[in-house]
Amino acid sequence: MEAVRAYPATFCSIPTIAALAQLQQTCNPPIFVLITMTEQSPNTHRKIIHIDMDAFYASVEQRDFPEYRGKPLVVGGLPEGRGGVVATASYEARKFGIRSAMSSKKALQLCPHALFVRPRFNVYREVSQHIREIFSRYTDLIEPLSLDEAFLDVTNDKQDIGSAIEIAKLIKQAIKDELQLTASAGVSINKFVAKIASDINKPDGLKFIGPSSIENFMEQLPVEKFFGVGKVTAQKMKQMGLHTGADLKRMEESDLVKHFGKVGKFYYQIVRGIDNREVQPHRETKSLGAEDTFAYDLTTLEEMEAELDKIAITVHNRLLKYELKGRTITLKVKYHDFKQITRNQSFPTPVNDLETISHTAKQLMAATGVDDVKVRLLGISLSNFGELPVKQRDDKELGPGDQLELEL
Ligand code: TTP
Ligand code: MG
Ligand code: MG
Repeated sequence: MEAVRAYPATFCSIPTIAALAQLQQTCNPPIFVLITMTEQSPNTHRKIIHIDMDAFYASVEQRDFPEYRGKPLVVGGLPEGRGGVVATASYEARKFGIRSAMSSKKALQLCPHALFVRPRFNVYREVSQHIREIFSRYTDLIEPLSLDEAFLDVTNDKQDIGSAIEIAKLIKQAIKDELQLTASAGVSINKFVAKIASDINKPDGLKFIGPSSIENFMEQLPVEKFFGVGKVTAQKMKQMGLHTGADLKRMEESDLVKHFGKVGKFYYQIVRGIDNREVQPHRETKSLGAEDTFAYDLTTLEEMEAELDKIAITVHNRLLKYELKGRTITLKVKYHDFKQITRNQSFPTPVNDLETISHTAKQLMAATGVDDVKVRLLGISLSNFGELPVKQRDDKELGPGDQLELEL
């Protein structure tokens, strides 16, 4: 063997590897190149785009009904009667503080002249299919996260455009021309950074964060923006003096794991710009749900039923968002001593309606026997989706990076 070289892929772009391969063919005796990629180095050659539609449901409504344009518009449950929740709000409505998942009653209080409309899911689904068709002009490596967003791996794009920024521009333009809607794009070398980037210049934004600026970017990122960091974890981090990526970066990997569990390993890598998760087309959804840990243990069936009603609403919204119906409903109960049980019920055909979800969960709850118990957590999930799209969502605490799934 003439030469053996360790060549970390970190410093190696695809053309470099190709050039080496060519060199190898033309050299006599051949050069052997050993390509190693360690977990500890960012994979810098990938080109990842994250695209997300702006105020998706609301923008579609404003497109189709000119009278809604320029107005504070809320799509979701109407504020009358028992009231529902806000699915999304137009940017005009967001100025008043209206946000997704807020009760519609609260939204009305914040902006009494807001317009409220019910969602039209078939139209959103059609738009969603159309944007996916636009994406597929450039790559087949598309991982939809919900109706309005997806990751694209354009490292080797179908049209040999080569520049991910250029492709993002073309996609945004096609969405404007063909659908009269705007999207925002984030471009980077990994999923995590691309997803955060797409949110930076919303609406109609395009943000590129290249390999040389990733570490700096991650250091400045507030901890709330990290995957899996919801309110509770953020609070805990702040109590520990951890406010930004830079603070997390000062921690040993073992300490992060000690304090935050498995996800600590992810934090350790991601603050160093390392996220080698692939864009996964056709990822199968296994289960989707929601759960809640209570400030005080629940002791009566009434309290438990009230909480299950709330959790069922969240689960129902998520099922709608991800276009899923499941044949199995599972109830999870954790008691004050951290003992946990699950109970499930299956149906002959897939279900996704709120009534069935909350009713079934409550029946399963009652059947567990609630005399003399103290319940600290309740959860509901659906599974057994069969041949249905796409997206898996963590049912634990969710943060702004919440549509990234960890494979730890
Ligand atoms: P998002 O992309 O989170 O939000 P958005 O497109 O409305 O606004 P942004 O410009 O900030 O991206 O969600 C896409 C759609 O999913 C949204 O239009 C409505 C629906 N949705 C819900 O039904 N419930 C929710 O809690 C959220 C966050 C979204
Ligand atoms: Mg969106
Ligand atoms: Mg989205």
